[in-house]
Amino acid sequence: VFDEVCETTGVTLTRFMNEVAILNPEIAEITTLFGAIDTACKAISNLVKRSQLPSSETLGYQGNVNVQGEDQKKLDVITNDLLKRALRFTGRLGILASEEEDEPVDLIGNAVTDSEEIVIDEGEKYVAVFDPLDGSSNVDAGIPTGTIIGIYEHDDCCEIDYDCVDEEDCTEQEAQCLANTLQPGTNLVASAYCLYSSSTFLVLTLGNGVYVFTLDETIGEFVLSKPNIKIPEDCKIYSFNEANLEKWDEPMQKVVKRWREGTGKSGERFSSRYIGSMVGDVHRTLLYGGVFGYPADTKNTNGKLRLLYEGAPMSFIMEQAGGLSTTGKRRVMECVPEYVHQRIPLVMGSKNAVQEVIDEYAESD
Ligand code: AHM
Ligand code: MG
Repeated sequence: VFDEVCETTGVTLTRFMNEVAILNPEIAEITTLFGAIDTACKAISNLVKRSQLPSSETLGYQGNVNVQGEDQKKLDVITNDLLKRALRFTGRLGILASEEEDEPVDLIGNAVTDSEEIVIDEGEKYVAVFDPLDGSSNVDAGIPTGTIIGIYEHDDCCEIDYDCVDEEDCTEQEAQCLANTLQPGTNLVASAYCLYSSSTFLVLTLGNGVYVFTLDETIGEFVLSKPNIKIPEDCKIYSFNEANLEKWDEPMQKVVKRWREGTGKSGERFSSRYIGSMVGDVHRTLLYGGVFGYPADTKNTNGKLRLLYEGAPMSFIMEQAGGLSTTGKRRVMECVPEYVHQRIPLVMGSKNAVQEVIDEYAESD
């Protein structure tokens, strides 16, 4: 972990990354990936903005259903390809897993459990996991959406867990590649999200604090607007799909009811804010303080959000900003995914309020 980064607001993301690379040569290669992320997020921002024009080729549905049974929008597919292509040409990425890919793939597009010929060249030392356009069902109504990205190191010694594949059908290399996409959040070396809203924001961590960049459209660059942000420790906003409350676990229901009434730890009567777009809801939570979550309910027993490319990268950012992220019973960052699209119950945000949830779960045990 490095300790020197540029804190001067107004510097571009490119310059910020150049300085990180000079001061911390051991992580210089990651900064190359951020060059690709920078470009891809600007391109996605433009696509989202133009997507509702009658002439737009990105309107509507692709006609495919992804492996999770969701209708893919044209925008889901296009933004997935865009990110893949951007990352491919960095020469630093070996495999990736995406909400919009049934299985992890190498950069030529071979599914890792489906090919004897996975190509991972020398120097391709990173693994990327991403949700290219989270909240895409909101796009038609002009509601914010976002891109979420996590970066792991490719580890040749990554322990192979044959539980997640069929040993008979799988070469060692295939299993190895799959195992590399199933690392816990604690192994993340970088995380970022991009929020497409009234402004386009790119928020990132390299494990040393959280940095907010805002896209300055007049020069086409992300510029550092908020260095090293910290989430307020106390809060009075919660952000859940409250229509599910009656179906949540008992401890979760209890705490949220207290917050409504002003009888929780802080004594504050909470307000409710929920966009239904994780990136937007988490961004507000980071800046204003609050608690965002998608708890387990009787219908969705593991909640709705995916551990690998939604839960873990956003938890890394939340913790780096001084917040907490829990399933209620465990730290989200320590959960090891068993399969790529695994879901996880999730509550994250201001320290004292999230701790109240953790304590309530502990008491109910
Ligand atoms: P998606 O990945 O299919 O877009 O779904 C994830 C989104 C999150 O952005 C948001 O927090 C959640 O789904 C909202 O779900 P709900 O509509 O059930 O409240
Ligand atoms: Mg998503």
